[in-house]
Amino acid sequence: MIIWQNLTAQQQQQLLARPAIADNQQLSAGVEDIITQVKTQGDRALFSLTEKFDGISLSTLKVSPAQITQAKKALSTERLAAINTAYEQIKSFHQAQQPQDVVVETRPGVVCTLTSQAIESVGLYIPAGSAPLPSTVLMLGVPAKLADCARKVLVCPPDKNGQLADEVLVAADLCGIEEIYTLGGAQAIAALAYGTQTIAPVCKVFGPGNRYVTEAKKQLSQQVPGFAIDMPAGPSEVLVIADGNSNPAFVAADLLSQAEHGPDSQVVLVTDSKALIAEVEQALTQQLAQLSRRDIAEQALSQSRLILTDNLTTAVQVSNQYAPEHLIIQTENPKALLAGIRNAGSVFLGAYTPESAGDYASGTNHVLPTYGYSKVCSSLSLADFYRRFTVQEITKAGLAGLAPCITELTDAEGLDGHKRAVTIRLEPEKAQDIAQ
Ligand code: HSO
Ligand code: ZN
Repeated sequence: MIIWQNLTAQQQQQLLARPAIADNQQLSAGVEDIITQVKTQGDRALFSLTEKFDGISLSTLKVSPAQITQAKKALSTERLAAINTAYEQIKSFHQAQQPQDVVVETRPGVVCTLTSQAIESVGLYIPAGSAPLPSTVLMLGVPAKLADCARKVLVCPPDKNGQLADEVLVAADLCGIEEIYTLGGAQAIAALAYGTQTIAPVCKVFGPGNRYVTEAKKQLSQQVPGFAIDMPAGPSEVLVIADGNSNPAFVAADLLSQAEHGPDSQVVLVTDSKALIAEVEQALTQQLAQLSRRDIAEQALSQSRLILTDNLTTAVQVSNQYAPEHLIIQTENPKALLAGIRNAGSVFLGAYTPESAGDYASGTNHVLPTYGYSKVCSSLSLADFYRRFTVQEITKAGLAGLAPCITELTDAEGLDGHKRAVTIRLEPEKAQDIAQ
C-alpha cells in the first residue's frame, strides 16, 4: 500500500510514470529493417516474414469468401448471436455520432461550411498475440462501415495453422469488410502503407498492436506522405477510484480483467479507505488463483499500485495526473466525481459498470488512448473515419463588405498579390487595364 501524502511531488510523479518501453533502439532498428524489406520486395517479404515471425509458410495472404462461409458454419448459434448483439449495440452508439455540417453566414453574403467526407481507404489491424480479438474487429469495422469508407482492409496475424479465428472472420463479414489478409506484425503495417503486389496501400491505419506494430505505425506515419495512424498506443491500463462502500470483490475483478491482457498491463487502485485496500488485496489473491491466465495477470499485478489518499478529491487528482486509458469510479456517488475528471480515455461509473462491458458490447469503443495520451487524444469514434474540410462561397456584395478588412491586413503583411485578388474583383475597369 502506498500512502500518497507521504510522498514528495517527485516521488508521486515517479510512482505514476509508465515503465519505459524497453529495448527502444533495437526495436526501432528491427522495425526499420522489416519496413525496408516490405518496401523493396513486396509480397515476397510478406511471405518470408510471416514464416519467420509466425512460424507458418502460407501460399496465399488473402482470405477467400469460402473461408468466411465456413467460419459462419463453424460457430455455435450462441456465439453468432453474441457477435450480432455486440455489433448492433456498437452500431447504435456510433451511428448517433454522424458528423453534421456546420453552415454559418459570418456576414451578409459570406457563407462558410464545415463538412466531412469518409476517408477513402482504411486499414484495420486486429491483434492476435495471445488470443484473437473479434471484439476489436467490431470496434474498428463498425465505424468504418458507418462512415462508408470505400475500401476497408483487415489484417490479422495467422494462428499456428495459418488460419484466422472464425469469430474474426464472421465479425469482419458483418462489418462488410471484403479484403482480409492473413498478415500481422510490423510487416502488415508496412504493406498497408507502401502497398505490395497483392495489397494496395491505404490512407489510414487503425487498431492496437504489440510494440512492433506500434513502432511500425510511428515510423511509417513519418515516412510515407499522406499515411496516417489513429493514435499512439502503449500497453492497456485501468485505474479504479473506490471508497469504503465499494465491493472489494468487484474492484479486484476489474483490476484482474485488465491485468490478464498482458504482463505489461498497468492496474492502479486509488481509494480513501485503508480497509478497502486490505480487502482488495485479499480478493486479488483469491480470484487470481482461478484465472486461466494467472501467470500473465500475476506479472502485471506485480507492477500494480494500490494508493491510499486522504479523500476522494485527491483520488481524482491522482487519476488526472496518471491519465488512464480506462477509469472506473466505484464510489457511493460516482457522478459527483465525474465533474472533476480531466484526463481519461473512457469512464465507467458505478458498481455495475465493469470495463468488460465497454470492451465488448455496451456500445462504446474500446480503442482508447493509453500511456498518458488521454491528456490530449480522444477515444476512437466515428469522426476518426472522416476527414473534415471547409467550403466557402461569397457574393460580390459579400466580398465588398469584407474587402476593407482583408486589404488592411494584406497591407500589414505586405502581400500586394493577395490585395489585388480582392480589389480586382470589385473594380472591373481596372481589372481590364491590368489584363492589357
Ligand atoms: N481492454 C482492451 C480491449 C479488449 N478487452 C478486447 C478484451 N478484448 C483494451 O481497451
Ligand atoms: Zn480488456
